[in-house]
Amino acid sequence: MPKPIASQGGSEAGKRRFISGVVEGFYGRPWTMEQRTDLFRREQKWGLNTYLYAPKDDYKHRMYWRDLYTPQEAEQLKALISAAKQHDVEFIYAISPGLDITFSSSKEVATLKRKLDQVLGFGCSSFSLLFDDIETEMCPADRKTFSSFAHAQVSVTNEVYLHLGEPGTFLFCPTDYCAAFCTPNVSQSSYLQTVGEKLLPGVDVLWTGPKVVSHIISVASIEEVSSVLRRPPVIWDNIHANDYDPQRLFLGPYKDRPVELIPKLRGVLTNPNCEFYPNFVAVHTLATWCRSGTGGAGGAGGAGGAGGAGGAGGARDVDMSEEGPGQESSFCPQRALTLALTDWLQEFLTNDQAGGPRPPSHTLKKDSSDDEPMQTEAGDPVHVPGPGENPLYTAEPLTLEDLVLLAELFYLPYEHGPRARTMLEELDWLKNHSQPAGMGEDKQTAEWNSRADRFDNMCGAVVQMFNRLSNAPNRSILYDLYNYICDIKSGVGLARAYVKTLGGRGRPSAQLMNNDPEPWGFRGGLSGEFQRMLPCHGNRDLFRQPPMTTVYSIRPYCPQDQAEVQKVFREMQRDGEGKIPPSSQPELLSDGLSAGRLPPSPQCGYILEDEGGVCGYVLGLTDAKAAGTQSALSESVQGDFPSLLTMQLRPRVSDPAPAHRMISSLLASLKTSGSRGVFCEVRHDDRRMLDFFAKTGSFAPLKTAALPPGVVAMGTKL
Ligand code: GDL
Repeated sequence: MPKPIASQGGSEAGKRRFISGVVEGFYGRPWTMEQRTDLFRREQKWGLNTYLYAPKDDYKHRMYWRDLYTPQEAEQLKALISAAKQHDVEFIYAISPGLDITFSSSKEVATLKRKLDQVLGFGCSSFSLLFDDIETEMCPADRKTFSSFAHAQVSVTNEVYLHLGEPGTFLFCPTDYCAAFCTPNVSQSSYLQTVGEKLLPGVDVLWTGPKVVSHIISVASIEEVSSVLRRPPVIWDNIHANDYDPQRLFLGPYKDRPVELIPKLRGVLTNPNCEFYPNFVAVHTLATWCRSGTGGAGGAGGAGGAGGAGGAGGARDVDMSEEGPGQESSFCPQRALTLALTDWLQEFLTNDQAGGPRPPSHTLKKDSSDDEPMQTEAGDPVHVPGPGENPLYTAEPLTLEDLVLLAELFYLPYEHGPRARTMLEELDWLKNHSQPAGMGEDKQTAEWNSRADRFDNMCGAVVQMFNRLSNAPNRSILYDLYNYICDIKSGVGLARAYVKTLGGRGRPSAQLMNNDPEPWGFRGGLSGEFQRMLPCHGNRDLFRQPPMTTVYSIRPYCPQDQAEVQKVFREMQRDGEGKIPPSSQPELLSDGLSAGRLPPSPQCGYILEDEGGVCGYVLGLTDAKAAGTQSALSESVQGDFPSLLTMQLRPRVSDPAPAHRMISSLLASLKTSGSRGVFCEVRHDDRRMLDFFAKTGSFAPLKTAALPPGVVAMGTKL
């Protein structure tokens, strides 16, 4: 058995350095040994001192925690541990036995010790036991032995800690690792109280803050948990973690954790994006944050070694509040981001591939004879275009501006970057202020057109950034980013086409309204379909502030709703913007539905309710003709749009989102019942409904001669 570590805990606690660095603690593909070694190099350069090895989906870390490492795996781990030492990074080996360990079994505990002894033999001297993301129910055997789950975990942890000789660093991750998991709350959690009381003082506790992914971590919240735990926690920060959503990546700065936290914490480890290379910003800005502690004892950077030489700069670099004189803020996320991106740009411009791209043609030396082809360093002749031939493609170099834009588009879990916000706000404005379809080429106001141009330019900048990134010499970074930048390019492309269509400059059939779009015209796959069907879809737009507070519910229509539907209908006829008396308004085919003369087809009615009761409805007929309505549509148009719908909303419904969801539900029902298309009629003076249907992006005006005057028909294929 390897020699246990000499005791470093207890009395030496006062001298322990602030733990700062990275936890590889996400689900999915673990990083490679080369990437981890690269991380140690960076950590050392930027003044971070710790790496916690905890890759969730590594077989022997969690699922097969009992299995020992093979000789080959052992060699790799030994090399990794020694690489960490070389870079003055503390390597903490974590194991997650919680999926199936029987805490009360001495055989199980012996198996755990045997595994950790093996790693001790690889030269590792810091350890961690993780009990996050596991079932909280104890098995019958454990229930017999332990009075609670916390007692079971603490007992095994203390035993292993002592067995390993009280390592100087030993971390415990509780099952209730954030405030949101604590019942009834942090200070009254019996689970945390037991951990605080019973866990040996040399063991430190990991904590993710108020939530799993915490928006803000306040000093008060840390004081509260520290008092229950009887020790300051080590933050396991999921601010940049993206393993829960394949469409998200976080390139924003470390943020919303005041530096005043530093003296109150034992350390901070960030669990960042699954993709290794895009974590440059996450780790660099954390390093800047750690160095910008309040100075003196609290400052986290001092013990970290190199203190950022050549990296993010010294503490001076971060002491530049943008809040003006008199404001004492020693960390500015925006400034930290710029520092990180400036360094990252250099890495993008470094060719990381053997035999990578040729240097740009103008940097190649020309041979003395004009007739002889130039040689690259690899010795291949370079193609030189002749007169009248295509000129060589010259890649534009990536700029800092491009990286700033990239980071702003993929910012933080609770916040879009400034540029992303502006684009969303502008698109929202353009959507809400566009004149309805069918008003001719120059239908928009001058302001609308100028803002549409501005939006178009912003979209253009995204495409340009994509092109320059694709040409960057460092292919490893590009490949890690590729899916994300491709996704945003397509998303922006759709928005751009939509604005062109609203402005009457794009063909309405282009991309969005095409009846047979390419797969990139309906993005999101099955998961996207599910999301669109759920009532909460769209509720969490990060750019809308303050968030909508009215709670709406959509439910299927039932015959008892008829009286209330009629009431809304009459009310809207009276209060319609046109203020025309109902008697002189043109009769619509769908009025029969609203007035209760015609029942909607089965499953083809939805009711919208808010706190005040029914506030809207949508009703449909799968086959309008068969239901007995005398359609004014020509036979051929009717063939394409056999279904009919009608919708009304009380004026208090100012948010179009619930109405969109109600329409989507009805369209889905009509489609399920085999319909090919649906139309609706709207009175010319009903601007609200005209606007609404125009902005759905799917309804377009139907050209049909036989409509009564003052009535517009709009349709969509299903
Ligand atoms: C978690 C997991 C972590 C995961 C993260 C983000 C902890 C302690 N555990 O709950 O492995 O990467 O969420 O999805 O954070």
